[in-house]
Amino acid sequence: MRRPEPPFLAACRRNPVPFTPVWIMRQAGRYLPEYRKVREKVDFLTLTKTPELAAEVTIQPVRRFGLDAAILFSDIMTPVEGMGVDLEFDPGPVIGNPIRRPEDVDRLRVADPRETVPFVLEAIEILRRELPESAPLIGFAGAPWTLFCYLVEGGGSKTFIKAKSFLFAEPDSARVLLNRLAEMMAAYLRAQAEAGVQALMVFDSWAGLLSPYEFRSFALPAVRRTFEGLRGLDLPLIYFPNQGSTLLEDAKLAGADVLGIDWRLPLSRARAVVGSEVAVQGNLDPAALFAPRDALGTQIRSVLREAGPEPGHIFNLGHGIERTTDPDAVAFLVDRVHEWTEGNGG
Ligand code: 1CP
Repeated sequence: MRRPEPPFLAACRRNPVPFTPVWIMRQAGRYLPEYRKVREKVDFLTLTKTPELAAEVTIQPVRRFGLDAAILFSDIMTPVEGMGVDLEFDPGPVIGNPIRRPEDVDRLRVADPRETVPFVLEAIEILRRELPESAPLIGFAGAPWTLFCYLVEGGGSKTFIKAKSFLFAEPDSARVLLNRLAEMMAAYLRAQAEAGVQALMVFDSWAGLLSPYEFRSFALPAVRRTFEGLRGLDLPLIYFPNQGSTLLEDAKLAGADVLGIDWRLPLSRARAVVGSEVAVQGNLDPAALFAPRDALGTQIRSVLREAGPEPGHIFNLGHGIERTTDPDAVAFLVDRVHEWTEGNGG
């Protein structure tokens, strides 16, 4: 007899599920004492480059909470180092040689991930041996536009003025850079799939900085190119355009099977825009985890009600978990989602 599909993969494909699957963006990290213990010994970059340790911190939240998916412990910037980028973390990415002129774009090469990030592929192989079947492994990459933001700006920012003004001042060079990142990320995601991940997610954390016009003319063609480069792989593709409420009609055209929805837009409204051919993932406000249990419960029920009875909902936060979150609130969340949706079938 064929084993039933794990609920996370079934929901990505909009198949019926025994309960709503749940995982959490940034589920491995500083809010977990067991993660902090590993980080006392190694810095972040070393952690991402040591397969046994990266695998260990990936498994930690799955072990503690019984989550329905694992996400590889790495960073969206990991694969750009091999393209010729000087990268450090403090605690976010810091770029030693930001891209400021069209000539700088030529420096970046599309590399073979097997040569530049073998440690990522090795971590995936370890994880596939060690993870329970109930927790499929998600591989991921940054969307071309979000990587562009860090590479041009030189690090994190609230407004990414340098990155955005590069779009307006040098649209042709911007497109060359976006296309190069799109190709590199397609190769990177494909290599992760070949190493054994069971779903792929593309994080477009800074999509919401763009108007629908700029999104359509710069970010969307690039992310489509990444997804087109994954054709023929039989695994679900997830796209998360953060702060993308005004971009969803376009985001749907990216070519993913699942759209991640941030906490600003109720899921019923997201579903009304994106239709029933894609699944949705989200979207509890990460701040709800700081509320007393009864108020948190109300917020969880509200997300479930908004998602509705149709298949194709993966429960998640509407953005990454905050680092001061109480792990017991996460345990409560996971248990209530399972308990309250058991037997719903949808
Ligand atoms: O331990 C530490 O001090 C480092 C903090 C940290 C961690 C735990 C960084 C630096 N990255 C990560 C891991 C990480 N990053 C994961 C792990 C897997 C998991 O979810 O458990 C993932 C998926 C990411 C992806 C990532 N990195 C994104 C996209 C997701 C999102 O939250 O929008 C982004 C924007 C980054 C950049 C980044 N890396 C690290 C930080 C602090 C940041 C944000 C920097 C900023 O813009 O201010």
